[in-house]
Parts: sequence; structure tokens; C-alpha cells
Amino acid sequence: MHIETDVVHGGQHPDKHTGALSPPIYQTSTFVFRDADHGARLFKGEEPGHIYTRISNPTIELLASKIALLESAQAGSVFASGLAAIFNVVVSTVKSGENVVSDDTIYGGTYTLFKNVLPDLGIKVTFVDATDIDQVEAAVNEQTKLLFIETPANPTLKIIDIARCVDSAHSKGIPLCVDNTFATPYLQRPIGLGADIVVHSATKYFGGHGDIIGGVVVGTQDFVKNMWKRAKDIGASLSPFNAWLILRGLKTLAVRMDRHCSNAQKIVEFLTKHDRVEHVYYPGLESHPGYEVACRQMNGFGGMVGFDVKGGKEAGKAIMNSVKLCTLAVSLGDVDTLIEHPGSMTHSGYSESELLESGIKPGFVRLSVGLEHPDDIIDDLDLALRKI
Ligand code: LCS
Repeated sequence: MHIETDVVHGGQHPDKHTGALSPPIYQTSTFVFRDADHGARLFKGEEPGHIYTRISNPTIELLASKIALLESAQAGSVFASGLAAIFNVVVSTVKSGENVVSDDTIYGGTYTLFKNVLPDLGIKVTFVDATDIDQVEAAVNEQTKLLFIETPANPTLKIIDIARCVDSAHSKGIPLCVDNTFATPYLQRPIGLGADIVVHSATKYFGGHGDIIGGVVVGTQDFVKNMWKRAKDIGASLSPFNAWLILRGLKTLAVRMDRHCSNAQKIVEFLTKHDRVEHVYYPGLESHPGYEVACRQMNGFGGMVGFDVKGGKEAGKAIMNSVKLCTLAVSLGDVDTLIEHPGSMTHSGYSESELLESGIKPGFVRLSVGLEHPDDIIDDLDLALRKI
């Protein structure tokens, strides 16, 4: 089936007992055993069944299998947040004394996890610019167990060639993990390009309405099974209600992504012509350094846009303080257009020099283009830009 059909029907069937079309929310902590031996068999794994929602739950399993289907992966797991998903991927592939090679432009929370938390567990992360495959190969050594990239990257929309990273990682015998949050499987499917693991912040386009926090990992059956053996004891499980909200959000993923993309395209056209705007970052611009790779590996350029305002940081702040329709808030992928300043907000874990090395200029403003009428977003931005 096409992905437009899979987001609606994939993995879902009317409820066996009641015929309910919408899946039930199994809002329960625990599941009752038939007798003591039944409980013991479930704990030993001798019989399939649910024990306790931190370990498994039917609503959560439905979501995990649906996302695996959408990403063309064998299996999936869901977590309480995107960062919990990423943490569990790392600790199930990398041990103390080993290391990760990661692109240097990633979500600020992932960056601080990699820079500050993992070293305390004995896991080192080497940051490189993964658009330069020589840098990746120079950084990988005997102890490297994972290559990690985000593409398009948060916040600069840097595009990394997934197939090239696959070749490089596999030639060194290590897996490639791609954070596909910005693109979603509607616009990009890294597993089809050879990636081993895909992670998402489901908080964003999957949920789509700005009302949940969640994370996703997909990969091979073996990888997901092994990861879950530890993850169930780490305990960052998603709640059944949040799983259900993500299932509901996914139904409209395709139509929402189409509109996010077309709205973003119109806003980019407006911003590139604006005399107060210095530079626009969008992979759909022919002048974007990743344009050709994006055309090859994506089916659309997404709803995220970045721009530098003439006048630097103060001018960027002035825009964010004077917009009325665009909402000054972090997160992304919502129906509402969100505007923020990565340097002082989402990416404040980067030092001044790290921001510059990652191409995040002081005045860089990030826009998550929502589903309002594009002319209204443009009018709002135009008024704010004209005030500086
Ligand atoms: N990966 C990417 C690409 C993200 O943008 C985020 C969150 C995460 C992982 C972590 O997911 P979470 O744990 O929040 O579900 N990005 C955010 C952002 O840009 N603004 O606020 C959160």
C-alpha cells in the first residue's frame, strides 16, 4: 500500500470484541494472571501475554508496529520521549570504554546527552561534520560502535547523505542510526537507504498537535528485541494514552506533511526576497549545499525553515518579540507555527564556539511552519521584520 493508506489503516483492525474502529486505550498498569503458573510462565517468556505496562501494553505495541511499517523496518519500540529513545539506542549498542561518532549538528538535548551525560557512563562521543565523509572515517576507531546523524539536522537543516554514511559505517562494521524526526517516513525512509536504526521524537510530526511527548526506535527484529531487554528495566515507557494520541495523529501525517511542505515553500519564497533577511536555510532551495542530496533521498523538503536576520541576535530577538500569529515556543511539527532562537533556547547547550562551528549564527531564527494559511504567516512575519 502507499504510505497515505498505511498511515490510516496500517496495522489497525476493528476491535475483536466490540467492533470499535478506533483502537482501545488499554489504560492499565497491570494485567491479571489466570493463576500462579500462568504468571510464572509469562515472566519466563514461555507464553506470550502482557504482564505490566512498563514492559508491554497492547495500545503501545500497536503504535510500535505501525511505525515500523511506516519506516519499512522489521520492528519498533516506543518510549516516553525522543531522548529516551536515543539513550536506549546508545546504551544497547555502546558500552563503557567504547565510543559514538556523531554529526555535530543535532538537537541541543541530544547534544548535551552526548557531551555531558554519556561521558559519565564511560561512553565518549566524537563530533564531526558528516557531510565530509573523510571526517567520519578519520574519527571511527576500533572502539567506535555507532554512527549517529540527523538529517535534515536541527536547527540548520543541514542535509547529510544517508547512503554514503551507510557505506562508511558498514565498511567499518558499525550500525548507522538516523534521527528522522524532521523528515518523517512520509518524506524520507532511511532504512530503505541501508540505515540500521531510525529514531524519532514522536512529540513532533507524528503526534502533530503539540499535546504529547514520545519517542520511537525502529530497526531489525533482533536489534529491537535486544534493546527492549534493557529498556524495560531502564523504564522510560510511553503511557497508553500518549500512544493512542500518536496513533490518532499518524492518521493525518500525509496530509499534514503536504501542507507543512507547501506552506514552508511559500514562506521561504517570501523570506528569500525580503530585504531585512540575510540568509534563508531550506533544503528545497537550489542554493542550499544539500539540495542535490535532499532531492535524491527525500520526497519533499519539510516544514522547518531557518533564517538569519540582518542585525544579528538583537534583530532576531525583536522579530520573536513582535510576531503575533507565530508562537514563541520550542518544539516543532505542530499545527501551530512556532518560532524560536536556537542559540539561546533549544541549542543553548552548545558553547558560543560550538554554535558557530555547527553553522548556527547568533541571529539564526528557526521557524516550524504550521498549518495556518501561509499568507497569514507571511503577513505576521512581514510586520515583525519591518519593525526592526
Ligand atoms: N530529535 C530531534 C531531531 C528533536 O528535534 C528532538 C526534540 C529530540 C530528538 C528529542 O525529543 P523529545 O525527547 O523532546 O521528544 N526537539 C526539540 C526542539 O527542537 N525543540 O524542543 C524539543
